[in-house]
Amino acid sequence: RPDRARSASRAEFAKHPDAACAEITASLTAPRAWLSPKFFYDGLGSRLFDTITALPEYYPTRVEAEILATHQHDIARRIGERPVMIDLGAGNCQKAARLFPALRPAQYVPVDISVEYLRDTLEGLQRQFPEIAMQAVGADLSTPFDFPSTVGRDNRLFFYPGSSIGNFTPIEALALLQRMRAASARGDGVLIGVDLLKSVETLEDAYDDPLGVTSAFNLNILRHVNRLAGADFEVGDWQHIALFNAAHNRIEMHLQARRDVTVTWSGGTRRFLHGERIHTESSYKYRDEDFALLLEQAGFDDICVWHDRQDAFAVFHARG
Ligand code: AVI
Repeated sequence: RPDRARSASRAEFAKHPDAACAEITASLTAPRAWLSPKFFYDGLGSRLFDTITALPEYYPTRVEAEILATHQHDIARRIGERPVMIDLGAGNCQKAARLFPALRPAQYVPVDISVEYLRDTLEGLQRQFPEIAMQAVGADLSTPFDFPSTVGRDNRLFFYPGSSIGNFTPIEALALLQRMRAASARGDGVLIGVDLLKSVETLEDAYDDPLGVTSAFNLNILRHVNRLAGADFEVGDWQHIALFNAAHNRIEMHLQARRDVTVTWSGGTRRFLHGERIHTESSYKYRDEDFALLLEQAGFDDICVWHDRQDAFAVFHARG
């Protein structure tokens, strides 16, 4: 089962094809064409992402796991007794599960757009950890959290690993942190994985690996869009580009036309000239102080951060 359990076939696009098509039309006809990175994650896209996390060049997953393993007891001490662990990057729940022995949560609440998918995953996990109450919750991170009353209110911990917060702009990331703060009481916490600024070479290698897995992941969005919007993208017409945008501290992924192409889909058509790009993802990289500022602006304080030995990645804990 892919770690990145966001397979779009089970997501909201499958249920609302007209909305997905309208969204694709708006983004492809914008002056600078773009596609939402949520369309990466069909069945194959989720598997390709899973493969990315195993690449030597893609350090975030490996390094974050190392930080969490090394500092799990410090983290647990800060969090305190029997938290209600709300996992916003749930996927197959493995990152959270690795912390269970140290954190000993009273309740584990994985959040995903598809609650059906989480229920399957939870069955196995519940057998492994019968002492933890588990409840899957379906929620979209872009709207305020509205948890059922069965989700405990004492010592909530929002867990958001994997640098997923980096796929939001800083303004969107702040809004998401504010939604976490609004759903927590004084003293509740967040535990968030954040990728750090580093050399352009290391960053670009992580998003343009020599085996071409990230290229396949990026190009696969076109096949998914073909299915969602009845589009006629030819994958061979496009080239994967990953570049660091120093003005915005972000890696950008684009698809660049290899020749002049006309693309048609059920909501419209567009001619792309040779070299023209479709922006598919931004992955923001932070300095400690910049992310700490976002946490403070969202109403969190008592911030603590752990790094790996190379200062490649950071795990933040902060209290509301
Ligand atoms: C899911 N997200 C945190 C990944 C990232 O690093 O921004 C997605 C990814 N895109 C290309 N490689 C990995």
